[in-house]
Amino acid sequence: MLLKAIRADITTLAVDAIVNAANTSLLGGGGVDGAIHRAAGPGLLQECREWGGCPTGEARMTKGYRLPARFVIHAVGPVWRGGTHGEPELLASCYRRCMELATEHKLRSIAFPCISTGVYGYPIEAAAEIAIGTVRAAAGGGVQEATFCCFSAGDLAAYLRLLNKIA
Ligand code: AR6
Repeated sequence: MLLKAIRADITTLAVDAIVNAANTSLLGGGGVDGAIHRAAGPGLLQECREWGGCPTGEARMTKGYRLPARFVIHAVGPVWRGGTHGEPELLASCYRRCMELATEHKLRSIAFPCISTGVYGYPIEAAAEIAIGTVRAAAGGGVQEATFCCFSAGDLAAYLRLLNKIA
């Protein structure tokens, strides 16, 4: 499996699935969630409503509607509360569930935003380490390419540092 980090708007990526950093309502919000709903159009919200929410650490898949991506996997990351409230386990669970869903649906490419590191306040370095480690551990399930889609230059630098260290 190829792991890469890029700086981009995730709504522009033509991969099998993009991951959304959602909240437990799955009814949209700000940040990447807002951008994905705006770009996908109203069909996405309608399908999200049918799920009736999603617990933290879990993920739900919908179609991509007007996005270039075929599917959206909505993952709910933890709110950072100092790191001793199960945040690392919950964040890892998000990435693992996304990879499991992608594998179940025979998807070959997936792109992740930096889940929990915006409004939810998770420190980027710690989050990136979990993201890379968890996705790498899911290799062999059929996903050929996983992209870490960073929005800022600083986030991308953190990912590149870690990817180069492990490689
Ligand atoms: N493409 C890629 N990354 C983006 C984009 C984009 N178009 N827009 C923002 N980011 P956040 P969270 C980055 O706050 O911390 C929402 O209201 C952003 O710079 O979107 O998991 C939800 O509804 C940051 O690096 O998600 C929840 O209530 C990363 O995406 C809550 O925010 C995640 O930041 C979730 O908070």
